[in-house]
Amino acid sequence: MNIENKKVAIFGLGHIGLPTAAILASSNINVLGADINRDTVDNINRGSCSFKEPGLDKLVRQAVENNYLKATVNLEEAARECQIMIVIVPTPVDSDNNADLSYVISACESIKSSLKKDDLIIIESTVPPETGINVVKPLLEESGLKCGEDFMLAYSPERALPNNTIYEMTHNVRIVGGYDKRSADYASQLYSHITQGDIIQVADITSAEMVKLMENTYRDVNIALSNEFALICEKIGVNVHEVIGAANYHPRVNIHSPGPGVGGHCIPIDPYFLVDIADKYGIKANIISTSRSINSSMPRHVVDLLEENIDSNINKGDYTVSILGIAYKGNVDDTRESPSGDVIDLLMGEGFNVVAHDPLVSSSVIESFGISSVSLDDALGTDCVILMTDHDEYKSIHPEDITKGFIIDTRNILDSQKFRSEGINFQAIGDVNH
Ligand code: SAJ
Repeated sequence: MNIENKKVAIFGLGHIGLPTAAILASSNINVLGADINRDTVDNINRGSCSFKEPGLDKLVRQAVENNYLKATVNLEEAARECQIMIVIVPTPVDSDNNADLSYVISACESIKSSLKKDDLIIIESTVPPETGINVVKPLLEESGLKCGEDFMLAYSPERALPNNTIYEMTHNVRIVGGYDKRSADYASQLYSHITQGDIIQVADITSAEMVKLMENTYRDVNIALSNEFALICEKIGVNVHEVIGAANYHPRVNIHSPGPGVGGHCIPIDPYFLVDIADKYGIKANIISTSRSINSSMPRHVVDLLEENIDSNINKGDYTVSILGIAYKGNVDDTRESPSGDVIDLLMGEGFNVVAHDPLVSSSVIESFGISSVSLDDALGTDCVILMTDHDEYKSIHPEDITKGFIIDTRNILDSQKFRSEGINFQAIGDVNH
């Protein structure tokens, strides 16, 4: 079965869906992108993107100009016109940290309405294990068609680092799990048009779902371990960054970097899917849930570092704190689950006056956090500067820029000795100045 003369529908045109659509279209495969967001669809049909990702603008513009990529808000139309459907919609967690599968289910309902013999459906969205078998398969079979016999079903986790998505998507190894061998082989053939990397087939859909969750949970747990090391180092007066650097010379040690918390739409969310499934089978996922608690407590620790270094009798309403960086990590414009939001809420809850700067996030998005967006100069002139995001622009901050003499570097991108030797009160996670 050759892919070339098939049309591919991509459900969800976000940070992963749109690059996937553009990369496939740039290999001369007809792609119809489907998204519920009218602005996203209109932007794409004009040949542009709604978010920053190096190289993506050009890829989308060329694909649209060459008529290999179109976008629509009509999900049923996409399902009707295409033979291969890839679902890459968000799977957030609800207030109880349970997976919200409503977007996946909605996309599959649209696919079900026009499901045809020999269609291939691939889920890429990060989902709890057993979602493919227990939710997607029975839903699609409501069409009357049988999974395996009539249509094919596979799962392939997306793995692409934001800000390097195009390269990673076209080079990373791809994992594929199929309902049956035909599904896995057909999906593997599709991904050979996306990545130059190896395509690894695992036993089944559930195995592939588990791979993704283990990758991101591994990261969350290791970030939590580095944060716990930082809390210990603060008490014993050791610079955690120096000792992590030294420990990582060991050939089999890879300690991650402590920080102000864990943001993004994946790492802080995916571990809960494993906690849930473990709970369903009576297993307490202690390491995974404890790691989540540690990482979620780091914004409070940042505010503690501030309060431990000011006179507790000050009038907090007259004390201005600036937040450098609203994005969840350096050199991206994405603010989803950003620890900066948690620190802002905590500071405002304590009565401080809070302002913020971010070179990549618009003033209107910054103001949506309930604070003023200010220039970098103004931000550096406040009573306390808290560096929350490791944007490259902040690496060139000098001691003389900190006019009121107090900065907290939560990302270890400034030289603590240089600032302290200039008389600056320089505090950092894992490196405090008693
Ligand atoms: N962070 C730390 N310390 C570290 C590494 C990260 O505090 O040592 C923080 C970051 O500042 C950020 C958060 O953790 O706030 C997440 O950053 P990240 O770079 O770990 O994760 P993402 O969400 O940008 O990308 C991850 C990647 N997964 C892994 O690295 C295992 C990416 O490959 C995935 O495609 C992506 O999640 C996803 O979409 O699942």
